[in-house]
Amino acid sequence: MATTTRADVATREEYLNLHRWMCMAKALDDRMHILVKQGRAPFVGSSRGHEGIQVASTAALTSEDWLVPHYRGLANAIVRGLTMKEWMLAVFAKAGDPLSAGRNIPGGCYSYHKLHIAPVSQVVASWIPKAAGIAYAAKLKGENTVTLCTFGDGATSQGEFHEGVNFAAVHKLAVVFLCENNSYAISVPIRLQMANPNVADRAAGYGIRGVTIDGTDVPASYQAARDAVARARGGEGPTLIDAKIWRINAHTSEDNHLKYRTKEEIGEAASHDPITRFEAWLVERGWITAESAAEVQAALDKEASDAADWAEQQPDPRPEDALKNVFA
Ligand SMILES: Cc1ncc(C[n+]2csc(CCOP(=O)(O)OP(=O)(O)O)c2C)c(N)n1
Repeated sequence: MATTTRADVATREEYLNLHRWMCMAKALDDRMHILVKQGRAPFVGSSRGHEGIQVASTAALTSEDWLVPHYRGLANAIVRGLTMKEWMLAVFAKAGDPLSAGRNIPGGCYSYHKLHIAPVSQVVASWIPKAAGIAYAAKLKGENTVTLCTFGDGATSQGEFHEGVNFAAVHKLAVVFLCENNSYAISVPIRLQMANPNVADRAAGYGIRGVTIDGTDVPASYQAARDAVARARGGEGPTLIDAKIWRINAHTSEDNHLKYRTKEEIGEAASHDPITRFEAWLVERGWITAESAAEVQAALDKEASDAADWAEQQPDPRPEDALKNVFA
């Protein structure tokens, strides 16, 4: 497994940006859990535990590149430029919600063309062939853009995974396929999904490059993502990255993971928090202190809370707009 503690992969400023984006995602995630408990928001599909690989992979893209994320990709969207207020407009299903104009569950189904975020779907793996299609279109148009497609381990058990990766491999498309491998598909553990838990091993079957990384190691993840993006842009075709991570929360706020995970396992997952690990790495380099990290998080927690209070007061969608942008 590729791991690194190298600091020269990026600058101090870039690493501090990655840290801030992770803390932003955590602030929104934590606030959403509070809002759900208060009965003010409907639902959270938590990205806790996924933030490191999400920010590292998305930061490897340019603004012209395309992101095709799964429904757990809050930190991906933040790196593309999604603001806290915009996210909260979606949470409260307000008219000004730029993600789905108040039509969908928060983070579940949306798109944001301005930020080059292609439609996110709840239909597991359905977006993988679409990512190959976006990359194929870019190739036909002579654009030098890269498409980053993210999904969970469960998605790799679907036929669309095979179809999308195989098509991209045959046409040597500029795609990075990134499995955020949290070893669960809701309650189904990875041992009941696949006899070989190393998703990247399947790359050989498609004739593409496969890489296994520790997705809780931010510098290693950033390096792996930048390598894969550079290869894709350089015409070397797709890479399949298997990023091993831990799902810290339940599958969603509708799920009780104590029914299929022990308390010990949940505690173990929490001990693999990529934010804690990255902060220790930054502290070691003297780039932050434990106190300054806590201040960053506290300020973002307040910003998330203020964004929620603001969004809740914004206008609801108008009934006469219900069919707007519905084509059939
Ligand atoms: C085609 C399809 N089958 C089943 C579901 C129900 N479902 C929603 S999320 C999920 C688990 C997906 O797990 P994984 O791909 O590992 O991603 P994770 O949620 O763990 O990040 C399932 C089975 C669905 N949404 N779509």
